[in-house]
Amino acid sequence: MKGALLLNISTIDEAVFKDIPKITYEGEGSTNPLSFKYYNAEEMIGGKPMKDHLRFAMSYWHTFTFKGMDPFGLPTMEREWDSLGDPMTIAKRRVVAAFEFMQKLGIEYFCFHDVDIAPDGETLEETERNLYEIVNLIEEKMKETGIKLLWGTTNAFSHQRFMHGAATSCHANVFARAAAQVKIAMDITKRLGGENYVLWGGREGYETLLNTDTKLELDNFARFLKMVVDYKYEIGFTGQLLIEPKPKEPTKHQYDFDTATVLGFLRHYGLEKEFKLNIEANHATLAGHTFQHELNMARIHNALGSIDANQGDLLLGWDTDQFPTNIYDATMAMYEVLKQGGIAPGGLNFDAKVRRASFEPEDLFFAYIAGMDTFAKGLRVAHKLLEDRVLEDVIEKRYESYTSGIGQEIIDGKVGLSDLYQYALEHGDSKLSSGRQEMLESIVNSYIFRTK
Ligand code: XUL
Ligand code: CO
Repeated sequence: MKGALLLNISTIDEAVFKDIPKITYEGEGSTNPLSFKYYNAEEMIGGKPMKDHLRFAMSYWHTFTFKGMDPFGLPTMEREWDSLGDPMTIAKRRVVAAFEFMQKLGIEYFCFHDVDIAPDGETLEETERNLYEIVNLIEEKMKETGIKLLWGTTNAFSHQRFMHGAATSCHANVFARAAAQVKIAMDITKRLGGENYVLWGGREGYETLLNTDTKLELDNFARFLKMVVDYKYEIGFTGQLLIEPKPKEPTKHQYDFDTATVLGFLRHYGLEKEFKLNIEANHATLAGHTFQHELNMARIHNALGSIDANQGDLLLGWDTDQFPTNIYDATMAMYEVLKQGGIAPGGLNFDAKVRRASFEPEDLFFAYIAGMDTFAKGLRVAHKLLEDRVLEDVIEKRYESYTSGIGQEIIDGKVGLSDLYQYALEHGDSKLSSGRQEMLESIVNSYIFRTK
């Protein structure tokens, strides 16, 4: 069957998803699985088209290079390009497939690691040559379609050389190799007009403290990030630098554990003005937080840069990278985005993969439609919640005691422990008010149910 597919392709540019039409908005009532029920790109929500609120991006790795293997099983994915033999031909055919895919779904951005788009060479020079050959093709396709690069990154975790880490490796030559990869990936990201550059430290952490100098590793990690910042200014890259927190997997303990840890790290090393965060839903839950918690922590510290939209399975302790279909989570995520006044220059990258048994090419379309519709509906509900000040009024009232009297004095820094001791002696306990959690949950539910 794979041979037949190969023979069917007359030129590398021929359509890949021939049987799939352009996906359009058909509204809530539609039963067509190849249509959007909630995502209507140009529809205005709060004075802005939906697509500009959501800034959806396709992840190159999960969509075009993931073959469906797991620790117990072989590849399952039926992907025409994988039958083409020569790695550079496969890479080129993937570019054609990726741009056709994004166009059919109306996705305006994509994200990639260097290794996703071109095969590794025997040497760094060969790898770089391969990359630029594919980058030329990607650049052409970007011009032709108007599709843009949300972010680029390097993969400094898969290759054996990164077994001890990249910037936190015990081997200085591995540090250097990772730096070289970041340099190339930043050059490419700049050349393609990327709006952000992401650093995810998959192996920046440790397995055991018996052999680890955590102080040196953390200092080196900061030295590495400082070099990234310097290089950004050296080449005039105007995009946003992003760090993507994740607590574990593949490393047992990763230094970029969660938002709070990364913010503390950045401040300790004086890097806080240069980096924002790329928050991923499944990484949040692995850290023992909700997705909204991580978004909220990043937002209130003015550090919410971009989002990797996916979801995990709370019954599993690893990163399952599923397509996000949980409307409650998507609603509260979009609530945080709207509270921040938008996610640009970041976006919503579907760092998500189809399940191993969803192996047919059309499953990729069903998966993206599910994710896009969930976030579109989430946006609609969050906008309504904010418009009606459902949570705002409750929160304002809840903290009312800080707007006058002793509360105002605490806020203004006018009182100390002795003043408050005196105050407590005179006033004793006051009447408390209910948190109304269940009432609020019920109201949010009713907004989800009734928002069109
Ligand atoms: C891994 C992960 C990465 C980053 C980019 O869990 O999320 O794909 O998004 O390296
Ligand atoms: Co991610």
